[in-house]
Order: sequence, then structure tokens, then C-alpha cells
Amino acid sequence: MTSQMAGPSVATQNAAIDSHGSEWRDWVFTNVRAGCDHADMAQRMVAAGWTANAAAEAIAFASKPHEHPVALSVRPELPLIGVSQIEGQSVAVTMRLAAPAIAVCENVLSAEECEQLIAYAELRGLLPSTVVDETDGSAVPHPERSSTGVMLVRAETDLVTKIERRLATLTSWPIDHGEGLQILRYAPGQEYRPHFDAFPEGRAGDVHRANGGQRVNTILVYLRSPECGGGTVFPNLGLTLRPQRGAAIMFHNVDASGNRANETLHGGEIVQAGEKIVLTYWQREEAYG
Ligand code: PD2
Ligand code: ZN
Repeated sequence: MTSQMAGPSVATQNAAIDSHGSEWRDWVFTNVRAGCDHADMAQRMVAAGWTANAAAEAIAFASKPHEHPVALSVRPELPLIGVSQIEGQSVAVTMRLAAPAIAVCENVLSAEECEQLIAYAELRGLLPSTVVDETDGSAVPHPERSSTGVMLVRAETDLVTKIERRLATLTSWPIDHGEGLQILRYAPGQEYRPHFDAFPEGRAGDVHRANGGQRVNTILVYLRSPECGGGTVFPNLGLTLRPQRGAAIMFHNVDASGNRANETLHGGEIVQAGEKIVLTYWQREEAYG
């Protein structure tokens, strides 16, 4: 007979994750799914009164996707109306549509974080933006998109990592399913005409979907709001949003079956006065990179 080192049973881990109530249970699942560091999570749990063993068992349990009854969605979960503490930020959801899922969240980034990210993007240099050619999938400049921008690499700086983690946590979606942050700047007269962020079906989209699958969710954070014009519009919904600095608009690009949703046609209105700077964060259906 062979002997094995047995870890805690699934039943013990299950008991551990429920031992501090449903809010903690949700917290552990949400952070595991967002790709947070397990040691860091355990440290926070112990600081809040967990034993080290119970914290380790709860994290282990949440990391086994097939051994707990949590439904995994094909899309990130957009937060509901209300205020929650996300990594020190008091984030308030002030607008929420159910179908298509769209949320506006205030105070996702602090004013200081917005300014620091703008300064970093300027250091990296902003170039004329491109669009995905619908016939061959290549990136080409186009009059429909007159902004300048820069695409950052995932985890390019500590600040970028912190922002990616916050956006992943806010939507309960793994951080490794996110593309790098893109920073876009619009001067007066510049715009982004209505388009879909989800890749087109067929060959033109194949090359993009080969790494990470479809873009299932878009998050736009306003780093600097224009003085006039420059809102984000959803023409098929008759909806125009004009968030303040630090606020985010997030929306599913695909329906529950993973198909590009017509209601998610959206664009950036012409900026009439002032300057608009946003970050775009696209979340993929699978790990990207
Ligand atoms: O800057 C915008 O408002 C905007 C609107 C629509 C940005 C994007 N799409 C995008 O980056 O995809
Ligand atoms: Zn877009």
C-alpha cells in the first residue's frame, strides 16, 4: 500500500470559505478569478482575523473552478448600482443597464492617477490611431478615427499594473484576459465614429481571435473630460454618456452566446472644446498575450 501526503479535504476547504460569511466568500472568489496574488490575499485575510490555515484553504477551494458551484460567465460581470471599496477607491456605480449590460462607475481612478497616466502616455509618445481593416484584419489609419494614441504593454509600470488589477477586480475577470491599456487623446475636431469593438466574424477577425479570443467587454476610463462635446455615444440605444474625470463606462460587446451585439455600436463624439483623454481596456474571452 502506498501512502500519500494528503492536503485538507474539499469539505474542509469548503467549510473554510464559508467560515467568515458570504461577503468574504464572494471576496475570495472574486479576487481569485481576477488573478490576484494568493499570498497577498492571505495576508489581507489574516489581518482581518482569519487563521492562516483557513485563509489558505479558502483560497485553494476558490481556485478549483470545477469543485464549487460558481457559475462562470462568458463575459465579465459588470457591477450593480451602489458603492464598493476597490483597492482603497470608493467606486460608485451611478448608471446600469441590464441588456445590453452597460455600467457607469464614478471614481474608478483618482485625479492623481489620471494625471500620472497621462504624463506617462506623453512620455511614451502618442501617434495617429488606427482601425482594424474589416477585410484583412490589418491595422490602418482611417478618417473615422482622428485621435492620437499609445498602446501600453500589460503590467508596463506599477501604476499600470495597479489600474489593470482594479479593472479586473471590478468586473470579476482574470487580469491575464486583459489587453494592455490604450491611451487616446482627442483635440477639438477629433472623434471616433461609431464602430464595434468586438472583432468581425470570419477571416478578418480570425487573426485577432487566435490570441485570447473575442473582445467580450470594453472599459473606457475618462482621464481628462473635454469642456464641450466628446461624449461616448451608443446610436442604437439613443444614449450619450459624458463622464467626469476618473469615471469609467463599461459594456459587454457580445451577447450571452458570444455573438457581436448590435446595441453595442458606439463612438466618441467630436470634441468641440478642450481636450479629451481616455484609456481603453479590452477584456478577452480567454487568456491573452
Ligand atoms: O473615446 C471614446 O469615447 C471611444 C469611443 C468608442 C473610444 C472607443 N470607442 C474605443 O477605444 O474603442
Ligand atoms: Zn470602441
